[in-house]
Amino acid sequence: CPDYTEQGDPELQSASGSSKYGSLWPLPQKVQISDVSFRLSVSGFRIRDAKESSAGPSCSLLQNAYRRWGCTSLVHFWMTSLFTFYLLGLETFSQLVYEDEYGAKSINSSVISDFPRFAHRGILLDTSRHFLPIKVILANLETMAMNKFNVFHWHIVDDPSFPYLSRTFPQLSQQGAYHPYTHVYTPADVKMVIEFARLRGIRVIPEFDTPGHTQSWGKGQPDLLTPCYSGSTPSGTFGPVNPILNTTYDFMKQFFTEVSTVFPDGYVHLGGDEVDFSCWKSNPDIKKFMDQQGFGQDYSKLESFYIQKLLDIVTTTKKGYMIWQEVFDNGVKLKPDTVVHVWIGGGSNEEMGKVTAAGYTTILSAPWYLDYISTGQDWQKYYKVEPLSFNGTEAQKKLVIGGEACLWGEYVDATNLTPRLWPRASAVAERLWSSKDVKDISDAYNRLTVHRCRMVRGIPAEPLFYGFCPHEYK
Ligand code: CP6
Repeated sequence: CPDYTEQGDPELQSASGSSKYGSLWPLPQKVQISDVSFRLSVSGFRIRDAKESSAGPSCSLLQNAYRRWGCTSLVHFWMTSLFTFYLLGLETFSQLVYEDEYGAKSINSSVISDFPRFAHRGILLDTSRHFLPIKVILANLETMAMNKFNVFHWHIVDDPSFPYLSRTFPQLSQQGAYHPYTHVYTPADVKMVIEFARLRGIRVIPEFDTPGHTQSWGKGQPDLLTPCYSGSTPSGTFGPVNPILNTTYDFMKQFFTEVSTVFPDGYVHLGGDEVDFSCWKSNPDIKKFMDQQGFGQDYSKLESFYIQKLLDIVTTTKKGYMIWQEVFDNGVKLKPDTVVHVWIGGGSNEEMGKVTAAGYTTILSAPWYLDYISTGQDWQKYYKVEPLSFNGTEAQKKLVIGGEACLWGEYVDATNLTPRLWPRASAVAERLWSSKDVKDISDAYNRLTVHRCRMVRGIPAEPLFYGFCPHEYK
C-alpha cells in the first residue's frame, strides 16, 4: 500500500483493459476517470475519512480493512459515502490502481459515486454434499468481497451429511457428519467464518432445510424422521421429518433456539423445498393423522401444517426467515417480512409476479445455478438476466431485494469449487450491483477479463477465453 506522490502526468494512461472504465467490476453507478494520473510510491500511504464521515479511528471494522490493504490510516481518497459502503469503496479504489509503463503503481484522478441496485447479493455454498474446509470458505468470502457480494447463504446440512456441530445436540454431527471430528464445523469454526465475513461487510445466513433434505438428521436424532412402510410393516427407511409428533416440535424449538444465538444475522433460511410425499403416504399413523385433521389426500396440507408450526417456533427466537418458493406456493401463512426464494427454472417470472403480488419480498436464484456447467462463455447467460423483467407494478418490483448465485455441492468439493464459481459468479455480482442499463457485453468482457486476472493473484479463477494475465510473465 504505497505513498502517493503527485506526478500529475497527463500522458500516463490506464494500462488496464480496453474499457474506458478500466477494470472496474462491478461497474459503479457513476464513474468519471480523468486523464490525470498520480504515481503511488512505496511508503506510508494514508486513507482519509471525509470530515462529514461518521467513521473515525475508533471504528475497528474500518481500521481492520485499512490494515488488510496494508495502509495505516489515503490522501485524496475521500470517503464520503454511508458507512455501510466504506469497505466496498476501498475495493473500488484498489481496482483503479494500475502499473504504468515503468511498472510504477499509478491511479488516475477519479470521481465515483456508487451504491448497489439490489440490497441482497448472495452466494449459496453447500457444505453437506461435500465438506468444504474452512480455508476454502474463507477464500470464497474474500473473493465475494472483491465482487461486492454481501450475503453468504450457508446451506450447511442436507441429506448426505450433517457437519454442523450443535452444542445442544452433538450427536447430530457425531452420527450425521462424514467424519465426527475432521468433517464438522465447530462453534469456533462457525464464529471464525462469521467474523471473517463481518469484517468484509458480508452477512452469514445459515440454512437448516426441513422437512425434506433431512436424511442425515435422522442418524443422531432417532424418531425425528418419518418411518416408511412397505405394506403393513416398517421398511427400515425414513422419509421427511415426522410432522405428527410433539417431540419433533420440542426438538425444533431447542435446535432453532441454539441456531438463533450462534448466527447473529436477523434471518435464517428454513428451506422447505422438494418434499417427497411417498414415505408419508406409506405410513399408517400419518394416514390416521391426515384423516383427523381433514387433510384428505392433500399431503401439501400436511407439509404446510409442519412448516406453519416451525415458522411459529422460529418467530419466538426473534428471527426473520427465508424460505424456498414451495412454502409460498402451498399457501402457508407467512410473516410480512418473509423472504421468498425463487429457485425453480421454468416459470420463474410468473412466480416472481405471484410472490410480489402477494406482498412478499423475494430473491431470485432460478437463472443462477452455477453448479450447472457447459462449454463456452456461460457467464454471458447469467449476465443477461434482468431480475425485474416479470409483469408487475412498480410496487411489486420494489419487493425484489436481490438474488443469489447457487453452487450446489453434488459435483463440487474443495478441488473444483473456486474455478467453478469464479469468475462466473462475478457476472451475477454486476447484475445485482450495477445499474440496469449496464449491459454492454463486450465492455463487460474487457473489464471482467482484467478483473479475473486480479482474482487469479489469490485464487484459481478460470479464464473467460484465450489470452493471458499480465502478471503471469513477471
Ligand atoms: N438441494 C436442495 C438441491 C436443490 C434444492 N434444494 C436443487 C434442486 C434442483 C436443482 C439444483 C439444486 N440440490 N436442498 C432446491 C432448492 Cl436443478
